Amino acid sequence: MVVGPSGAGKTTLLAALGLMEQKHGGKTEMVSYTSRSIDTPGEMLENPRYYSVLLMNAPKAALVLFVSDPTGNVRFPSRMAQAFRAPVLGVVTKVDVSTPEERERAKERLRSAGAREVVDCSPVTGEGMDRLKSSIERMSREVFRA
Ligand SMILES: Nc1nc2c(ncn2[C@@H]2O[C@H](COP(=O)(O)OP(=O)(O)OP(=O)(O)O)[C@@H](O)[C@H]2O)c(=O)[nH]1
Ligand SMILES: [Mg+2]
Repeated sequence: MVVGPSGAGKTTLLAALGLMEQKHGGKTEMVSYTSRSIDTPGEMLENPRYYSVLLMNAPKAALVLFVSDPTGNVRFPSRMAQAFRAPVLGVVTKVDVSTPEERERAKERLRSAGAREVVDCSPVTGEGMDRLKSSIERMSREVFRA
């Protein structure tokens, strides 16, 4: 399951991981399920009245990705990860178009949201995608062993 602000790159990331088809230029309008992923619209993080909808859709998720855009300033609520049963992996996207300082700030936002690990990548250039995949595999395995 992916959670993060509008335009952070959640759908792009799921598409690059082969977990979802990306409709061209489309923003995500509602929670969308495939057999292997749950995509959510950015508004559900940006507007607290939707937090309950995120949590309602989370129980089936083996892993939650908090996706942060280093070129933006949207914060996740402090310790939000604790509200999820599944482990939370923080992902900083858009490494191809951001500065190291911006990425460091994005990582800090993810850590204060309670992400257990934080990785950075760009689904557009492919940078960091192998590292992301191994973190996803390792953290989802932990869930099934538990
Ligand atoms: N350069 C660059 N662009 C990216 C990257 N990831 C996503 N984008 C672009 O950012 C825009 C928004 O990406 P989406 O995947 O639709 O964002 P989203 O988080 O699903 O947004 P909502 O569905 O509105 O919540 C698109 O134009 C993507 O092509 C990246 O790593 N690098
Ligand atoms: Mg989307």
